[in-house]
Amino acid sequence: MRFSTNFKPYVLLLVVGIFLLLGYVYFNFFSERLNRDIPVDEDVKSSSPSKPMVRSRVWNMVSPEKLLYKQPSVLVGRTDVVTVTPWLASIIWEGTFDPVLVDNIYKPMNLTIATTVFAVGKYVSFLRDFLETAEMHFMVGFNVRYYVFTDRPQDVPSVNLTQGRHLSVIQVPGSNRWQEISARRMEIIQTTIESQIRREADYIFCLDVDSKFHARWGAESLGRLVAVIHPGYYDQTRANFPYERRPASMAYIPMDEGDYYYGGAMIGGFVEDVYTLTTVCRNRFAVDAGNSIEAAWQEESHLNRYLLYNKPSKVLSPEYLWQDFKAKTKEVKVIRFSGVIKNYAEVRPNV
Ligand code: UD2
Repeated sequence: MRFSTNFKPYVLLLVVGIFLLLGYVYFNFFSERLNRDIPVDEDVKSSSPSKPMVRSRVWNMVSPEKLLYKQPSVLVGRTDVVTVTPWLASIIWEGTFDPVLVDNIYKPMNLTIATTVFAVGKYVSFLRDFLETAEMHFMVGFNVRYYVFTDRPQDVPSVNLTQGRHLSVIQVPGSNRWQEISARRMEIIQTTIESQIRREADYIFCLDVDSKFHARWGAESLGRLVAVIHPGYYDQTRANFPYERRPASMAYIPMDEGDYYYGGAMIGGFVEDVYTLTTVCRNRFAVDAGNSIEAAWQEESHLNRYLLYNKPSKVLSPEYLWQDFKAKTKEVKVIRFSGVIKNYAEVRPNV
């Protein structure tokens, strides 16, 4: 077909006009998405199971105007401890953050924090203290959803929860090996994130039940991927860390590698980052099991291997994971969360 000579410029103008219109629509759509502060799941609601609803992961650090707090200094601060890792993640110690400022920044975000805790077999007896002290000190003023995994739902104590806090009990099988109970946590957390947590929470903390909160554990602990330094090894050299040292294991760490020794009693972060961590660790655990290997400290060994190559974006000092049998040391100004003294032979299904 041939166009008349008068028709050509008209078509050209039309084509240019269409491109300009498309460009305008495209620019407006994406710039609006980039500037949004509201959870992404409002945008991505989809019935497709292959496209999970994922909650937002980026919030601006907005401080209210006229908020009065102590002037921060670039010269004066904690000098007795290291407060930043070599990859520039903060290490959180008392005195490194202003709780009033932190709360005023994070509380308006209306975040929901998932908190998983396993109470299998006799460990159900630790639940009451764990929950009651969490209500006093853990993420106070935030929406918290506890997920209690147990084989004894009838023994879960009834604890008064403050407003905005919920508790779900999820039945899991018991076991006659504590190693299996401890290690299976990765798999169960992974599948529960898939089935519900990713729709219900922004951040997640996975905690040991045989513990109590003693002081504030707040929004200063939030980050993309959060790990805690084990209280037993923070003053040790890496050669003394109880990493898995057998090359045949998927949790293997060579003697000349390693940053810190992280405690298995706490994993935290954005739900999707913890999902990836639990998926990887669970799969590596299964490969080891297929080769008849159980890592030295079960899932804690796999966690340490994962975090060596996937650096945490925030590291909690041992203030956030102490052990009652351990005397307080001078650098630990506040014990926030601590494992209770337990009689292993009494509470575990095997020794
Ligand atoms: C250490 C770790 C723990 C885990 C374990 C290695 C710290 C302070 N603790 O703790 O997180 O890595 O070594 O396997 O870093 N559980 C039950 N029922 C049982 C046994 C365990 O529910 O019969 C659950 C419970 O939530 C408990 C957790 O598994 O808090 C860890 O088990 P543990 O407390 O016996 O392990 P422990 O104290 O040696």
